Amino acid sequence: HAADAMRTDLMTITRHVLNEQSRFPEARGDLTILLNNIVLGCKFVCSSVSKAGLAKLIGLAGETNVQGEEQKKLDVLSNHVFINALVSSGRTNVLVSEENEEAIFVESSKRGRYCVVFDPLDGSSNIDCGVSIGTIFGIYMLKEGASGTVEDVLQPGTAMLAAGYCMYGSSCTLVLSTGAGVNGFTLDPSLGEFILTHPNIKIPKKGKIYSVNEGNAKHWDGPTTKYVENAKFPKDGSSPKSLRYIGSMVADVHRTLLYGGIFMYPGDKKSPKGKLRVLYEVFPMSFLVEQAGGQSFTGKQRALELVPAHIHDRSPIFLGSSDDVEEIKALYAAES
Ligand code: AHM
Ligand code: MG
Repeated sequence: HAADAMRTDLMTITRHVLNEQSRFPEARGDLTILLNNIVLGCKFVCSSVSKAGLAKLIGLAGETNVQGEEQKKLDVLSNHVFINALVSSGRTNVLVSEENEEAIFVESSKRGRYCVVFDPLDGSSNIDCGVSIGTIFGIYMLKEGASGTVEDVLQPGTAMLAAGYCMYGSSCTLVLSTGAGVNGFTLDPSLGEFILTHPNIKIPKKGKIYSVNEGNAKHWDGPTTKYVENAKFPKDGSSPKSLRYIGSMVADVHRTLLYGGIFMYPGDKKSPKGKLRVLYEVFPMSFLVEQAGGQSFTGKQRALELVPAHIHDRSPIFLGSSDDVEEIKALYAAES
């Protein structure tokens, strides 16, 4: 009976990744093991985030624990959890975290073939008020013969093998691509498992939403200004677009993937490179958006073709529905 099959045949994220990996017999389950450790990190952060408000109310945050240490801030705690999960997987080599100035080189006894770039808890301005925040990650594989240096992660986004994010919102949602489309999984708290709830996500070709910090409009360049002007006062007789901006990249991109539209963090006169980081914000999100059938643009080029010179480099970013990104590309082309 079909309805019974639905209820009993749960597609967990592990099972899904194992299935996908059958495309690459040489992967030997290493990527599955690595992703399982990332998933563990996400579950831990999810549980900490959901307890954070409560801990504050009952006076836990800021108190010292039995060892006399101060309770760690959520972003610092998340970073430690992810680093430990990644290192202990035995599958990683070079790690880059938004929270660490320098790249981390895994000790030789625990080294593997994968490099992981990540932002353990993005959306810092939303942490203390309980608004959605998230973890973003991208995975590279060491090239044949590479020894594991910072050069191994200073690679274009096109070289990424997999990317994803986990959103800690009204539910905990993990969106992943290993290069064959995009799938979304929702944490079932009673099982402690991520279950496939959004198979084969495709971003709508054109959207009705634009998402940008308009408080920066004073400093914007011509194309960004024109794009937003068009969104509000369309000249072709179409309806104006809606504005949605959460200020958490994970939540803003998640909505863009599901509902369509454009998310932008442009460069401006004050910050020519914008705010968002190439390796662990721009690349993973651009990878997912392209895998879902959308586009991602820096104002000059396809975002995934950037080659970062430093691990914390920034870039302007426009990503989302194909038609909407096409429009901003045309505005930049007309300007140059
Ligand atoms: P963070 O690393 O301090 O959390 O900053 C990254 C966040 C993104 O999640 C979000 O897209 C952007 O900053 C919002 O920036 P702004 O507050 O300037 O609009
Ligand atoms: Mg960040």
